[in-house]
Amino acid sequence: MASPTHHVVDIHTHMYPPAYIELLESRNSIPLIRKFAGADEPRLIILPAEAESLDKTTTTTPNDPASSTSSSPHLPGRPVTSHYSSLKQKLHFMDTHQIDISVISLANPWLDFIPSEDAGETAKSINQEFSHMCGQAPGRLFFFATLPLTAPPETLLAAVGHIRSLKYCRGVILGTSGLGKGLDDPALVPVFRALGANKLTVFLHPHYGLPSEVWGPRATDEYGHVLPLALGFPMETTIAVARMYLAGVFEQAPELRLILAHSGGTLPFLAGRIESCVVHDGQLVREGKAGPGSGRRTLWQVLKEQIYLDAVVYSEVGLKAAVEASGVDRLMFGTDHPFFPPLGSDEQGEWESVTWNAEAVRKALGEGSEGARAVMGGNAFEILRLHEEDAAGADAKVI
Ligand code: 5CU
Repeated sequence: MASPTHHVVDIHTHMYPPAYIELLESRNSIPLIRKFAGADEPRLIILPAEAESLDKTTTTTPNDPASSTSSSPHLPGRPVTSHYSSLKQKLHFMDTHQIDISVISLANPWLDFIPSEDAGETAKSINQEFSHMCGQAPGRLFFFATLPLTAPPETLLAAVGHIRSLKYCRGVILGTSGLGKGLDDPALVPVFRALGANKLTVFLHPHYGLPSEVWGPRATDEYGHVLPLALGFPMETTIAVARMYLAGVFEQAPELRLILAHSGGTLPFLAGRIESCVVHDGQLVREGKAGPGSGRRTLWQVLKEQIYLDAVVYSEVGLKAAVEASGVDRLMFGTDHPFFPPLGSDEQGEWESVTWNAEAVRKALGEGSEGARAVMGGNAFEILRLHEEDAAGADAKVI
């Protein structure tokens, strides 16, 4: 067997298990899955920025494709192929790209839309489904669980208790909305503390982007998904973490560990500017939150102490910035499968979206170098304890 430092580990790889697909198929508002006349596959419509194009597409019932008509040349969303829900397909994708281990997670928008009274049970069954999938390919699959954020606080904390008992679980995937007020909400601190105490790493992932007005009147018809995905997602992550930092969440939950999607959004590039704004802010200095004697950890320190970044940034330049910001020992390869499939070519073959990310690692750190091996898998292996069967194990903390 290859030594752990030679494993390739994908820590950013999603699935919508069959039960979640059924849930989306039963819905009439975003997020949903809907069939359209003339389209081979049903379509997944999840992003707030897709609401307008869905409205422009006249449809009748989701299950009556024959009576659906499209008044828009572009169907909203993306086709739901087997890549979204099939475990066999995930393993094929891994084999095609020489990925030894995947840490799978539910994709956005997770359980953000589930009514409060159902959220606890839904989370439990989805997490069990993930656990079961991992058990089908032991040693090759681990997962980040999902939290019932719309549930009452006691249900949410109980979910952390459930998650930590699941053998292949290594953390949770989390969006930026928190309990509805963002991740700087003081009500979330106990949850962050519980996750930290149980070594459950948070994989922070965007979904909501920025308000659609910022993309301008031409975006819906002319620019596809480019602006919300390329810019909205990274800005959302950047803003969420900046708010956590300013609120002191990292001090209040010192055991909390976050992996930031898409190499931290724009944080590696903007951390210096955020620092400068903090140091020059009269209010923060007056209130003793910044300036001499405040004992403040800089954002750069937090990046190197409590934050990891994925390597889903698609360029050598971005990857170098991420390495500089977090350290080569804190960066982890990812693919974002099943999103960004090759268009018009064989989805069973190599995906360019994957090779770009692997190539960025090679170019930035050197082919076969120690750093490249660490980013491609060695770091994830250690940080997420992929050598341990049961991560929480005997030292699980009572919440
Ligand atoms: O293409 C997309 O919409 C997405 C998405 O929704 N979530 C994600 O992680 N990547 C791409």
